[in-house]
Amino acid sequence: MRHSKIEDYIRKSVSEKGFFHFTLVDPEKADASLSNAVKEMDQAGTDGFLVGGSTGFYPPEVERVVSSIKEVSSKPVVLFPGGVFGVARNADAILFLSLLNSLSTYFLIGAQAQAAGLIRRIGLEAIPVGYIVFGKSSMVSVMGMTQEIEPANYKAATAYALAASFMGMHAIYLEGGSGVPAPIPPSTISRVRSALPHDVLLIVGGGIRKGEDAKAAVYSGADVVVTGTVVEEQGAASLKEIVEGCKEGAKLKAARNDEAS
Ligand code: 1GP
Repeated sequence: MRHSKIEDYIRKSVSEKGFFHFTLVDPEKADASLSNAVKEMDQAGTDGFLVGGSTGFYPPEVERVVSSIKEVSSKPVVLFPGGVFGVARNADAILFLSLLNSLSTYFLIGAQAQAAGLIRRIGLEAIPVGYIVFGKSSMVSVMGMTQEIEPANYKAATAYALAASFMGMHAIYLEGGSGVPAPIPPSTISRVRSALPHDVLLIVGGGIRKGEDAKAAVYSGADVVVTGTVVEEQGAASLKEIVEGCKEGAKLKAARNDEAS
């Protein structure tokens, strides 16, 4: 697998400390308090920022949010686009997502074809990610016209994830949907993880609000944990608990792996 700078940076963090934590910033919800919130999130120990969402913004706003983050944090800022409108020049990389369980070819490959030339022209690092969206009521599942996969349906999730890894995706993103009441069950995460080749990164997000949720996700095999809503609901300081949970999950996972070997 050929990686580039930001992907290598994420992989290094995963191999050194057992996880990478991204904070999601939705440009639609970002306001004047963003700088202070980013400083707090940075101090709370998040490893990087994802910028994006499913609706409601245009590229200059994305660029403005990326700039505001970069003014106060030196951590990577990666785009998480809901469509071609999510591309911006000043980010460090973009999650180049294909929504694997979309019923629309637009979200599988259409938007990607529209954006590819632009991404090459502006020199943005594209990280190829197979995106699997669970449930049917989150904004992303509605906007992305997904075929519903129940969060407990590890068989369907594994089939998509494995297929995407055979197609060369560097990462699989298990998405519960931003703001959903409960995160993806640990049993689904661990089944998908155990089916995937070791070098495919597993990203997990959606509905993670407590340290215990983050701990369970990492222990079950998530390499990268994404949270967004928890900060909107409980403030930036809540991230400390999430990051601590990731650390505990990584410690337990390492101990389990040592025992097994
Ligand atoms: C959404 O997975 C992310 O794409 C984050 O979800 O907002 O529920 O943390 P939350």
